This record gives sequence, structure tokens and C-alpha cells, in this order.
Amino acid sequence: MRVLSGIQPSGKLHIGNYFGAMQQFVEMQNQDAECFFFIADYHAMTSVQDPAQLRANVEEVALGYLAVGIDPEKSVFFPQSQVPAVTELTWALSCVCPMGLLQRCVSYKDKVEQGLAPNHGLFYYPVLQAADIIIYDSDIVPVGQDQKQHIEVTRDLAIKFNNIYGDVLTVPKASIRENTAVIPGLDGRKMSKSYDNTLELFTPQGPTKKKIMRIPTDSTPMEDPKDPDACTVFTLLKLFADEAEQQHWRKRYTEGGMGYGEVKKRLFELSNETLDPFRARYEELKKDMDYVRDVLNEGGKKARAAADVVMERVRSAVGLR
Ligand code: AQP
Repeated sequence: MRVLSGIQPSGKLHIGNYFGAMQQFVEMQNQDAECFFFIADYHAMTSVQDPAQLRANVEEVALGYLAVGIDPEKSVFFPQSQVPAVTELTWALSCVCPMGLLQRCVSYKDKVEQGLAPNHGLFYYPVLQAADIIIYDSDIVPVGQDQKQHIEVTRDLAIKFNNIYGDVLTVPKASIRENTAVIPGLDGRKMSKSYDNTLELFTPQGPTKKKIMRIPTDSTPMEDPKDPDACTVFTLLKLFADEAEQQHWRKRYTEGGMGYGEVKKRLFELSNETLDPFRARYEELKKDMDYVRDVLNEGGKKARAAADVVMERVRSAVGLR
């Protein structure tokens, strides 16, 4: 079974990226899957148009993958742009892609509404994403819920291509975990690098505590019962707490007499249990960026070799050989 996923270097990694996607990456890598994980730097060009910033973001995300446990001995780990053939496959897929399929994608409309320039790259992004997946013959794509529609587009394109050219491409499936499919941000919307509503993975304890203590809550008086399922603090606490502790806090909410400050403090403590080892590893790796760059270059070589196999099949199928 081949697993593939990517993350855009469009800002600092947050717990939405981790619980929605990266936690699955690490688990799958430690099972028997053949894993490919990449930094989606071509994709980030749709929103990051400062070259120094893009380079810095790629290094930041590279550190992030390694700090949470991606092991380059077990996974092929690389920047997307080290496999330029992916843009060639994007073209081949474009030629079988109905315009309507892309017009139905909600992410384009969302990003334009957020103020991103409505450039062709942003519109065409799901085809590049399909090529990213298909070029490695990927079977499984671990992602958060926001990527579900794009994986459907990928499947549609692989099937359309195969209908025209024969059984050339592997049709992948998404792996989305129900409990962590959409991690809410501190403002209750989806946690997202571009909404300034994140709990970052590697930010030190001090600023993280400030952010947690400022999470907006409702004005229910302290003595009254509260609804845990309508509270962002409880939803985030569930990510870090075991079942017994989740039940404890559920009871505290519903029986009343609990202030939000108390549960926020516990969320902070629990988050440190998960995030402190990530923070330490991130700081350690940051001291040796040459190692990180070597890892990316080695991963790039392996990824190019795997991509070549599929591209040769594609070129031959469409009549370019
Ligand atoms: N809030 C989230 N809940 C669950 N999963 C999430 N992911 C992102 N946010 C959440 C998953 O993380 C992986 C990498 O995402 P990405 O960085 O490539 O793009 P994104 O989904 O667009 O993430 P952001 O933070 O919202 O980035 P920007 O602001 O740049 O658009 C994906 O598997 C995603 O599902």
C-alpha cells in the first residue's frame, strides 16, 4: 500500500495540521505502508510570492515534519518542486479535466473571498494536487476534511484518464479520521494558517498560554451548567485528553460551578504534554539545517525515481512515445 500526502509551506504549522493530517502520517509510516510526504511549494506559489519568504517557509515546514516524527529512513520526504515532472502530469490531466469539475471546487471561491488574487494557479490547483497524488501511484491519501473534495477530483481525473487511455493510473482514496476531520480555530472557524486563529505546534509555552487564555467563550455565569459540545476549549481539550479526563470535564461543564479559566488552564497543561517534545526536537533540528537540506535532497532523488515510472507509462499511453 502506498501512502502520500503534502502540506503547503504557507505559514507556521498548527495543531489542525497535526491532528487532521500529520498524526496519521506518523502512524502510517510506522505501520507497513510505503510513505511519500512532501512540502507543497508549487502550491504555495498561489499565495506566497516573496521568494525569500517561500524558501523560509519550506525550511519551516521541513523542520515541522521531522519534529513531529517523520523519519526519512522510513518515508520518502521531499519538496514537491524537486519533481518537476509533476507539472507535466498536471498538463496531461488538464486535458481530460472538464471545466465544470474545477468550477465546483469550493476552495477557490473561499480563498478569493479571503482576499487572495483570483489567479489561474489558484483555480487550477486541484489538478496539480491530483498530479501530486497520481504520479506516485498512491493508494491512500491521509488528509483533513477540507481536502475531501480535492481527493474526489483526483479520483474523477484518474478514472477519466483511464477511460480514454486504458488502465494506466492508480485511483486513490482519502483517509479522513472522523474525530479530527476539522479542528476548530481559536475563533471557532476552521483552524487555518491564513485566519490567524491557530495554536502553533512549535511556539513556546508563554505565547501559547496567552492564546489559550484568550479563547472566546460565552457569558454563562460560573455557577450555571454549560454545553461542552458548543465550546471550542472543550473541543480542543478532547484532542489532548484521554477518555477518563474528557468524561471528567464533560461532567464539570454540565453540572455547573466551573469557570472557563479553569478548563483553559488544563488545556494548556495537557497541550504541553504533546507539544513539548515537538518543540524540543524542532529547536534541536534548527541547529543543523544542513542535515535538513540533505534529507530533502535525498528524498527528492527517491521521489523523482518513483515519479519517472508513472510518467513513462503516461507518456507512452497518450502517444508522446
Ligand atoms: N483545521 C484543520 N482541521 C483538520 N485538518 C486540517 N488541515 C489543515 N487545517 C486543518 C489538514 O492539514 C493538511 C495540510 O494542509 P495545508 O497546509 O496544505 O492546507 P490547508 O488545508 O489549506 O491548511 P491551512 O492551515 O488552512 O492553510 P492555508 O491557510 O494556507 O490555506 C491537509 O491534509 C489539511 O486537510
